Amino acid sequence: MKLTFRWYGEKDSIPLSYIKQIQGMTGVVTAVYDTPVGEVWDIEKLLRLKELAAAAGLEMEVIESIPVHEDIKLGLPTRDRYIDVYRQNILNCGKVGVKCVCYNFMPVFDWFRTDLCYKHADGSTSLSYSEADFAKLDKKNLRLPGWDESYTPEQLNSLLEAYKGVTHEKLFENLVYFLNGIMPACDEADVDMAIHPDDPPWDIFDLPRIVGRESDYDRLFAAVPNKHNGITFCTGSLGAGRFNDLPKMAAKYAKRTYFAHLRQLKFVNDTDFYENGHQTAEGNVDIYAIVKALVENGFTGYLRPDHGRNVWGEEGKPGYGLYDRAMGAAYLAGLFEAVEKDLAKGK
Ligand code: DNO
Repeated sequence: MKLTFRWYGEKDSIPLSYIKQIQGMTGVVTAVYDTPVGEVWDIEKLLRLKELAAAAGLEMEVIESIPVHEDIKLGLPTRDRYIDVYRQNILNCGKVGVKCVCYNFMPVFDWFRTDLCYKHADGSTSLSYSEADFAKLDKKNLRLPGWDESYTPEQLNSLLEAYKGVTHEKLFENLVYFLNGIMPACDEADVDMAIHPDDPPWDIFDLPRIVGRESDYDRLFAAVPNKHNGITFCTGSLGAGRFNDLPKMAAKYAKRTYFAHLRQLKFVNDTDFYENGHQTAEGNVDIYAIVKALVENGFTGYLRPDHGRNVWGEEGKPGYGLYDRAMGAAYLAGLFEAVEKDLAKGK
């Protein structure tokens, strides 16, 4: 396991030197953020990120994410051009030492929560999801918490319109087409692809979502068996689906898990939850059992603490403050040490 930390590049308010001070941290997970989706990343920009990280004593072996152009997800004739670009990005990443690329195949939206500043009794805050708040959203004029406003309302509506008729089956075919298109570049560059699950793992705004439960992974690996086709095991996303048995899935897919996002969430009723500090006792995700399942079944990938709370008065980017993610990293490193040592002793 290699412990890493998400770093939003030179605009991140958290300095690389602080990240390095978290003991056990080997590298950063980052991306080129200023190139529009569907264009080739300038290799100089990748090199600059790598050099900045290296100057702080950190590696840059994971990219999160290279976004997938909507034309690819929609299966439009223009997709081949965008798949070429994606291939080139993988090759460039390989050239600068990247080993793993995280991406998602969620139509239009990435992760989704209804509140970015849910107040806990102890004064800390975190992201949360409420079905009632979701129902109140104006679906004709969407403004989502935390969603970068990269689309005008008109663009958003026409994109939502374009997805009408894209069924789950069609979206899955488009994913397989995409993966088959990029696998040769992954073979050449020796880069692992790690698909991030849908968050939450169910359809939203009538858009199909296809990566959120055990059967989805089974069919994904059956369709594209190449070993570079792997997953990001995100416990917060998968855990939002009460139908998922996370320790079982972690055991089953440990060897295909190239990247693990470990985080906690706590249900307040059947559907609503808030995110919490990483420890097992603080929520419904059995982080200990997941770590044990990963380690005992051959996980050797990258790991990062995922969404934390804002604590100690920090006003960090929601989910991505320094302090609680650092506490999460220390907790996870401790769990891994204990489980790995038990395994070595044959316990
Ligand atoms: C949320 C993140 C996701 C993730 C993308 C990967 O905090 O885990 O935004 O980066 O889904 O493409």
